[in-house]
Amino acid sequence: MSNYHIKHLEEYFQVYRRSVRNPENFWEEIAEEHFLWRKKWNNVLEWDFSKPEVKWFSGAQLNITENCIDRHLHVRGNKTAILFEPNNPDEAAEHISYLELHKRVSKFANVLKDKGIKKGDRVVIYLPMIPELAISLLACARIGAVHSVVFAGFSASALATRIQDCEAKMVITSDGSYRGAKTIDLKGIVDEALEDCPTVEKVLVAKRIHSDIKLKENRDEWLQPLLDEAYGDCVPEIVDSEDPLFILYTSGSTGKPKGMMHTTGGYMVYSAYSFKNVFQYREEDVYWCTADIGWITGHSYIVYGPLANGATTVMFEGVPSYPDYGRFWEIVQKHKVTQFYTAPTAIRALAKENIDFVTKYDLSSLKVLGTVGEPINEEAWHWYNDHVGEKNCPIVDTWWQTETGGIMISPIPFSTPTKPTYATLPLPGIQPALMDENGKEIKGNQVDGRLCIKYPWPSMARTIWGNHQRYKDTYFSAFENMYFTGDGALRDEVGYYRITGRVDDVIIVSGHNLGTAPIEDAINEHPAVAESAIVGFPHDIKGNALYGFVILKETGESRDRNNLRNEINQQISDKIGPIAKLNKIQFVTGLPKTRSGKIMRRILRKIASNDLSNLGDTSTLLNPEVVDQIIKEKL
Ligand code: 6R9
Repeated sequence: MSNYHIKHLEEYFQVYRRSVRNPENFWEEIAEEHFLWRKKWNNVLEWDFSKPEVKWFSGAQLNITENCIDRHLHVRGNKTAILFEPNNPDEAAEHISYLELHKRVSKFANVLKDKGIKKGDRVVIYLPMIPELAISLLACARIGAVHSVVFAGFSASALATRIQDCEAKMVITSDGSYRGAKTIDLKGIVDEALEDCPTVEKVLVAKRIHSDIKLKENRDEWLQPLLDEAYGDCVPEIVDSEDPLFILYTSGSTGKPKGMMHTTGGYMVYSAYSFKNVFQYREEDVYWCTADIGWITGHSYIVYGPLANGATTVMFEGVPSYPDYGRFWEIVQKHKVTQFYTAPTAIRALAKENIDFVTKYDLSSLKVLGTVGEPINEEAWHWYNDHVGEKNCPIVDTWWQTETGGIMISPIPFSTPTKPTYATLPLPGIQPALMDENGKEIKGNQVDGRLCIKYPWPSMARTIWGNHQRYKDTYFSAFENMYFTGDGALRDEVGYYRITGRVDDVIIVSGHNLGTAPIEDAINEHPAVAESAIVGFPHDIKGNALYGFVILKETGESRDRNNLRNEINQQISDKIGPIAKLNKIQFVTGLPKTRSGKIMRRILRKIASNDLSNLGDTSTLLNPEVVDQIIKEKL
């Protein structure tokens, strides 16, 4: 019998030891006992980090939607699979049972087929958090098409880059979206993006806000009439374990986003196993993750992980502040939510508001609280623990990445004693290592270093779409025979991990990973700008905010500074999205550079955070004098 469900600390240690001693054996038992395969694998694992190449369950065949839907129909057909809570609290929530989900996914899959989508084709999904979003992912998976969800807060140009990169044949969108009191014209953004996307043949449009939009002839069609006509059953396409399931883009340190490619069998096994254990999910629970499906958290822990376990998963369309700051807690009370998973940035924002917004609701249904996306500070952790969990719910601080596909380091609630700001211990099968700058592993406890993973796990990304060399350079070149996460971490006296933050050029703002390079590119396109550098600085609510150092061209010198600031932020909004706007913009005459011409962000970061005590060695700079000047003129 496999240890699919860990129930106490001793069991965790025992399972962990076994998972490390013989990983193949460990994952094989879990895969065999808890999932539906059409054909068994030839090998559990084949791997070589020097290439890098990783294959899990190769030779096996399956369809992930059979695992997420069909196999539940006999046992829990009438159970709610997706519980949709609309933006407007006066609009009724929608309970979609497993039987209904089966029908809606089948219909959608038949529409995709009818519109010419075949196994392996890429479909970009640009939808708000409405049921069609989850259903469209599953419909793609039903027919073996590769979905690539683009967060519906991204700009036309960001959307276009992603569509072009994966050469999508179809885009699925909606007329618009609700976000609190606002509506957003999604279709307009898609139209603009598609001006430069020749591979897209069809656009399917879901109706959500009933706005007056134009459909382009021979390209755009309303989705609903097609669904109404479609047949309610669709034979699943059987795919290989290593066939791609989805591509999800994440920011990198150079301009172009990285299309992380995830495959089917291993991703399914790991997202399901980690969901079950990290949330201690039980049959009668109502689980809610507040992320957007546009991020990896939504893929693994709103859609695939929960549904593979036959869970009830809540999908919330709105924002935590609408109609007021009590909305999250009102929903917890209304649907008797048992597991609640959110981001530190949301916790900090809510903790700033009047506590009555929390206390007026009955939160006694809650059993487990989770956080993800960035380090959680001690204050926010305690607020979450005291006021939401009422000191009664373990907090799982889950560390992982788009690239890892599933949660890697996290307490197992009711087993692992929690410790504020610590993600604690690796899940079974995960082998972390801390490395020093010379590439040596730092053993023992009470040490810190760069966080790497030594051994493959089933849900790791297999490549960057269309650029395997970049995959190798980014993740497998810094340290020999290791996956490098880009994060720094420390290991305390009992072996608990605490993630200290990125060691590369990615800044996390309100839980969103923003690469410095694409933002700088957007700023530099402004006609008055010569050069720029951005860094993060601590911010009460967002975790980090962005500080831009901008050098103007001579022609820009005479311009009004505040107008320029507005124009630069507008430019960023258009190119990337409003989340990447700068909080502060300082105009400077030079940027500190190394002799090889690389901007020393380390120094700018210290200046932006007002940490001037130890700027480190500036003598190696090409232009040390600019540092004093930047400090003198700091905002
Ligand atoms: C799932 C997700 C990945 C980066 C990661 C790290 C940061 C995520 C964290 C955390 C501290 C946690 N991060 N969880 N840092 N504690 N519990 O967020 O994926 O968007 O790819 O971001 O987020 O820096 O490397 P993704």
